[in-house]
Amino acid sequence: MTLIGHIIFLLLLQSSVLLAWQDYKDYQVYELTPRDSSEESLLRKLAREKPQWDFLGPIRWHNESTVRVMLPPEEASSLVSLFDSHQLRYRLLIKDLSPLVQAQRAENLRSKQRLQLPHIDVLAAFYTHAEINAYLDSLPERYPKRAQVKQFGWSYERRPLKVLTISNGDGRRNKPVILIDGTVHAREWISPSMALYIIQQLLDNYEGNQELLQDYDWVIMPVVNADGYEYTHSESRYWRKTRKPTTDPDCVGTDINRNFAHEWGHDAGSSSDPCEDIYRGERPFDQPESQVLRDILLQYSPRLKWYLSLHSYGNYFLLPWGYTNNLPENYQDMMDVAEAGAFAIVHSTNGIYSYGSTYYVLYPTSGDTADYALGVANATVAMTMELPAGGFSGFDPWVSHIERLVTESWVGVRAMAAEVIRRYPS
Ligand code: 0X9
Ligand code: ZN
Repeated sequence: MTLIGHIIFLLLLQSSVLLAWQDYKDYQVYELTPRDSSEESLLRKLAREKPQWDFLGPIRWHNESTVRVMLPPEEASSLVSLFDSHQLRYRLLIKDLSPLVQAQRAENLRSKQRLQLPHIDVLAAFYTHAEINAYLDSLPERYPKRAQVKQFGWSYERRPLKVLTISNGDGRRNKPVILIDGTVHAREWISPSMALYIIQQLLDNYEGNQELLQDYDWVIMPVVNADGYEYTHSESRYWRKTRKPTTDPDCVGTDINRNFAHEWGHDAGSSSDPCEDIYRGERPFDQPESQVLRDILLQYSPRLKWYLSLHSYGNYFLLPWGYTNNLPENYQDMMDVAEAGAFAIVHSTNGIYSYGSTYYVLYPTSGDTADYALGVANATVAMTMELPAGGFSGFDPWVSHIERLVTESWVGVRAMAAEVIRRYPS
């Protein structure tokens, strides 16, 4: 290519990058506070009827619970008139999301200017799927006896989906397993950071955490929803689902956490509408990313003592079941593990976690990964951890807050791992 050709190419590339990035100009964020259970039901009904309104968390009425909702500019007046007519309590938190989204994007890109792959500093930035893979791939060389990377398959857009196994290198085979995944939901950026922090604790801080690897192996998949996660970096910061087209040409993506085959398809906890954020897919496991996570769960099933899925946000340890208000047989054992995590966190930072069955503590979910891990893959303890909120939507902590969030969460994960190991010795 000529010099001019190069320049034109670079300009085109840059403008396409700029054009592709959704800047959330004039998007608004409201905070809603239901006053009683009828307002709670009304809000849930609105959430179902208005897929263009992005409810950023669970709608609950207990303890002055609030929920944020994000809207494109053309929806704002309809929200206000609907809420006024029903006399719902609401307030405008953010009038224009774009400067905030841009500031965060700039902060993250700036933080990565000195990035020297495959080395990454978890506390210094949020990393892309490709950067995380480069880092994972470098670990077996640095820790030949203790780290192994395996690719289990591909995402819909053909990104390699990788899993790291960590052991203490003593050569003992078939130890019980703690299996952790992250980034089932694309926009929950603290989740991959937490998975990476756990990896660094177990590998780089082996001295401090030896007892967690004495009789157990750890299997960690930092990014399940690779395409969705990439999309939140390159195009649309608040994307949740996968990127596979659906039966509706206008709506892309399925919620991996509604796509698993244990009690899949209940309307109370998932949606058949491809435009909704909790769309369950046409069939269980019709998403390649769900198939990969299923295969990992089944491969480790005979040794699976603790399955932990890292999400955000809300400070919850969520236990099965999501699909029914019945409790699983070993519910109390799982509660004891969750309690160990909650106590450890309260003691260390005063952070407060709620814990219990998803159905009661949060809302019904059907086809989620934790229900499958318990119901089909026979995990002894299956849990979803909703890490703390950050930033202005809850999903978007500032880079400067990563350290506080992951170090606090590690206190909980470490305490729960120790409890699992103590209760279920090999
Ligand atoms: O709704 C979800 O998929 C999870 N919450 S999130 O805000 N991260 O989207 C909760 C799923 C919890 N399910 C089980 N623990 N069974
Ligand atoms: Zn989530």
